[in-house]
Amino acid sequence: APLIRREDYAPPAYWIRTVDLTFDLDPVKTMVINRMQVERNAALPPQPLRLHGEDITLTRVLVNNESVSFRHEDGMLVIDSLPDAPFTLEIRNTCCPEKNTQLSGLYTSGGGFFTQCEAEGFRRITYFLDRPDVMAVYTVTLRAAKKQYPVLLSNGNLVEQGEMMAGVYGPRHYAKWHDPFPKPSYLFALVAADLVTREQLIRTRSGKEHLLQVHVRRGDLEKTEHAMNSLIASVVWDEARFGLPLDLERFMIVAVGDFNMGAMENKGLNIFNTKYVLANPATATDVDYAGIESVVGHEYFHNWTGNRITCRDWFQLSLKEGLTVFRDQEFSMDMAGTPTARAVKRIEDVRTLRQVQFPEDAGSMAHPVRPDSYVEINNFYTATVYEKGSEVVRMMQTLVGRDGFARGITKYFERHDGQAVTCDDFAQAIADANPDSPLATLLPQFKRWYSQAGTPRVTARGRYDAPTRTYTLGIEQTALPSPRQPVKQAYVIPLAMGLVGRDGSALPLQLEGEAAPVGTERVLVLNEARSFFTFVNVDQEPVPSLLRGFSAPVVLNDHLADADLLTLLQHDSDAFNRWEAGQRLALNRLLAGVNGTGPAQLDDAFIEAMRSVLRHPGLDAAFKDLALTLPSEGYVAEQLTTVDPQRIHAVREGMLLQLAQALRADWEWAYEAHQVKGGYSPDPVSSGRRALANLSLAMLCRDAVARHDAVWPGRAYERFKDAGNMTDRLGSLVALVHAHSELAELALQRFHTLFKDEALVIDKWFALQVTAPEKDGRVFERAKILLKHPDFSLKNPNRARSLIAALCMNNPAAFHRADAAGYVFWAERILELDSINPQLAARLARVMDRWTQLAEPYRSAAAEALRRVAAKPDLSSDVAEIVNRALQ
Ligand code: BAL
Ligand code: ZN
Repeated sequence: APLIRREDYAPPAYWIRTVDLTFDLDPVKTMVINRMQVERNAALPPQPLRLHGEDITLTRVLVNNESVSFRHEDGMLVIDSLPDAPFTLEIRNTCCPEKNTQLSGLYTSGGGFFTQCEAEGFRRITYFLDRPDVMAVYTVTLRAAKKQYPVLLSNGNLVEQGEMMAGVYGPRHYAKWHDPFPKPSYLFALVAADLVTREQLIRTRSGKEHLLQVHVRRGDLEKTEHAMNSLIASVVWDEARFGLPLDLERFMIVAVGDFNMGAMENKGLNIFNTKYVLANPATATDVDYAGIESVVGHEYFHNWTGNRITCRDWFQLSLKEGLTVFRDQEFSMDMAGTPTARAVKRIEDVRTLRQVQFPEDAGSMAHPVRPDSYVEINNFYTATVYEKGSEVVRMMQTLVGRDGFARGITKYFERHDGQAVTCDDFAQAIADANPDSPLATLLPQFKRWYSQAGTPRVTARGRYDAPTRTYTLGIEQTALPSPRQPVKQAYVIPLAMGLVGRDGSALPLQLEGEAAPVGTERVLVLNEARSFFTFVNVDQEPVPSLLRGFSAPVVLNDHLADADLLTLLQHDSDAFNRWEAGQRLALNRLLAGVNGTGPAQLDDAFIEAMRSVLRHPGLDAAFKDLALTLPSEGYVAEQLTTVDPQRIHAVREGMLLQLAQALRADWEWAYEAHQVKGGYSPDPVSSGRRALANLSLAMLCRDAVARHDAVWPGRAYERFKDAGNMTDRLGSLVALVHAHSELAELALQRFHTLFKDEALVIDKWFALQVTAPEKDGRVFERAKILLKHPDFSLKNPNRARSLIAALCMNNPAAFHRADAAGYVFWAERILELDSINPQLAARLARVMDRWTQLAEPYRSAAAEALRRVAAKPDLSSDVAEIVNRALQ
């Protein structure tokens, strides 16, 4: 497949104004009639009409109701001689939904029909100008057997429904839907299935009534309350925070068990992976509840940022994704409420960014937030486009202020509602609404965040001069070369900061030249390779607290010594930096262990610091849980030039055991003190307490197993058996399995028996077994056995991820084996999956992005596995792009 370049963008030669689709739904052979109103793009010279189409069978082409000649060229349907005036184009074709294992286009799942069209699935349904800048008004008629498919849904409003003459499989019925909003084809959706519905009428601020619906499989209705509540909260939030009301009479969510992504924002008809809809206290954890709230919000917010204003081309994907991730993160923070709960959410988001996006930015798939080229656009639904894209939007908000940002969003909709636009258009609107802001002054430079790949490094050194009571911060930024981008230019970096006294006080901040201090926290704007800031009237030598709230997606080296970090851990008014100080203390010790430069025993200062966090009377449990969780093996690996995954694992495991032992009495206290009594509620306070209790229990079991003591594993087993909710039950099970307790096997069996009919819980059952800390190769052996389990299937993406991604991505020590068996396992699965679902295969292939960083013998073995995959005849272009980039 060819490389597609951003610089080659050209507007379409034709516009499609309306689409009238009729489906005769049948799993083996669905018939599609597609009548379009088409007109030539008068801005371009006359040229043939070239339509996309993939894996579908063409039966007829009519122009103004007459047959015309056509040809196929480069996989496209080409119609040469067309009228100059607007015309009707009718395409008839068929497709086979039940053979569609790629889950892109129209496919079957659990006996129903579902669609996924983003990015390029619509061409697998009918021939079309399948590109986001072609926006049309859709009318859709669905016809299907009434008994098997009682619910028929598409975008917009239901305008007609009724019975039809009986077919071979019994009575048939139809439904006709009309969506008044012009939309790109990627937002088209249909569903035909046997579903049950939770619905609710709401009245929004304008006084209009709207119907909200959540459709799920029979039996799942009692798992939809949280999704519905999250949807209502999303509607209210978007109107309150950004003045963006619900514009539809009807807003539907449908859950489906086979789905490549998390969910999809089709206009008025969001289709969701069941994982992000279904929850009840018995089957879903606190993390699941939070995930549902955030994904329901995300898809709903796309209705404005993505659907009302969409992307001109797929290189602009972050226009809608970065912005919408930013919006869902803000939504979750606002829902969380208290400042600490907001900080906890921020810490979690930054942890994800660092664990997924930073490695991506440093690896073979490194690309700018607005990529310059791709082979398969599906490969660019990445952490860079989503999470780093969100950080870029967040920096804009930091530079213009919260109110200024809301003004910018208003301007963006004033200018571009109903259009397909670019990232430049977005940044320009935010800047123009805030003409005096540093964003407006530095806009071209700021936009390097869109065009340059890689994570910038920021180095800071402070110098206190006691006689003049001045403190000078010298700050440098550098950006390392990345594939295709050898040289980088300076970024605009908002650096939120404060100065902390040794006594913990927040010092007033007065820059040289200022008449008086301006508060105790401020944002410095770095826009040169090297900047200096001199603070005056500084009474004592401060500890700088830089990059508060993680105000920019950079790696910071502030040269702080342990004593400084201990001060920040104890006193920083910024909860994010408080957490960060603790992580840095832990990371320093992990790295010293890995490099062989540190003592094998943890020092008392560190242990005491951790103890005082755990015992602190004023800190939230959720914060303590995050602060006492050691940096992951993957994050440690990112700090190193050469990685020996086994060594990192050994050092981290050793440190965990020491923490478990040294704080035994404290963990016991924490475990007892944080039990949540009464009914289940997923609120931040209760879920924080459960998280800390679960962490404590895991530490206690780890320590007990090392001492051959049966008491805590026994308690964990009892708690596992009697738990009143899934968070406690899974937490207890994880404590047993991850400590390699003798009781783990029994508990696992019991868990499986209890939840054998709950697909999402069985996913957890697979994942937790293969993410246990590796010990003598047992975990990897178990993964191989689980592959043959009757419940395992590569065809279901959630299940495939629960075993393969969980092992290869989340368990480095089980995956990176000196005997290369992990890589062989990986290559075999990718090759199998490639023929079933190339998008999913390509995603799992990303495991090898960072192989060049590995030490021998891992490195050579990884290269061999990559070459083996690359050599497969008829390898999909999805996987080929990933492995070829890795091997370049
Ligand atoms: N647009 C694909 C799924 C999502 O980001 O919402
Ligand atoms: Zn999205």
